[in-house]
Amino acid sequence: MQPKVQKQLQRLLPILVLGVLFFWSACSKKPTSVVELFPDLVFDERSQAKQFAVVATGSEPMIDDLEDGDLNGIKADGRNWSWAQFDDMTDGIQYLTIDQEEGGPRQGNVLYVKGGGWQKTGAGVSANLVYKASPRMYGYYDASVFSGIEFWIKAKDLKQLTVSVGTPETTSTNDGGICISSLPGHFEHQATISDEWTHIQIPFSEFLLKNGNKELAVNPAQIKGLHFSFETMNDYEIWLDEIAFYR
Ligand SMILES: [Ca+2]
Ligand SMILES: [Ca+2]
Repeated sequence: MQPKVQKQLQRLLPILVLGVLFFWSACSKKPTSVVELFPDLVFDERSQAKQFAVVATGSEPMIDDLEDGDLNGIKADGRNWSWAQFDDMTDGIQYLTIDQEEGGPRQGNVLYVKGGGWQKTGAGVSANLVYKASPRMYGYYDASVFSGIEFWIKAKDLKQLTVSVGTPETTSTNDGGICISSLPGHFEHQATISDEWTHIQIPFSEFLLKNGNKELAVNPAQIKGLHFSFETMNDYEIWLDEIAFYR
């Protein structure tokens, strides 16, 4: 090799190494925000400015035990909401009501959901924790005093449940969030369920928003709602009780 070319190569080498290192770190870096995970998301500035936090003191971890016999969640520690339903907009049907349990690990009132006939992603129920606490649902709940969410569940003809947590960034402006582009989905956790009552406990660190091989855990300071998705095209029945935060 000519000495001149060799010298030039020697000069270029560190730049090349730095470039490769930079590229590698950019690719392997763990995302720390929803925008890093989904750079194409578009947020509405006006909705963003109207968001405000309802901060949990931790005085009442029980989100709902259904014991008062209605479909309004327990109004405590800043929360104010009612059970809501969502579906994939196909021709299925789902309804929810209160059922009574006797014997077994549960006693008294539980939430009962019956549905079927969906054709795309199925349906589910939501607890949008501060939905009625702010005009146009702009509030979100700061639950960082807690470690995660727990509940009891029993199901007929459903083996898996997706529990997800929505934040302002993963919620459309129509539902009080800030997102005006196509939604990235919520922070999800898959749980195995059965026809026996099961107690499920999910730490916030296990609610994940994914894009390809990258993922991000939910920020518990920004909870708009909890969603229980029954992703089946078959008929199903669900019994749900004592949905609560835990420390
Ligand atoms: Ca109950
Ligand atoms: Ca109630």
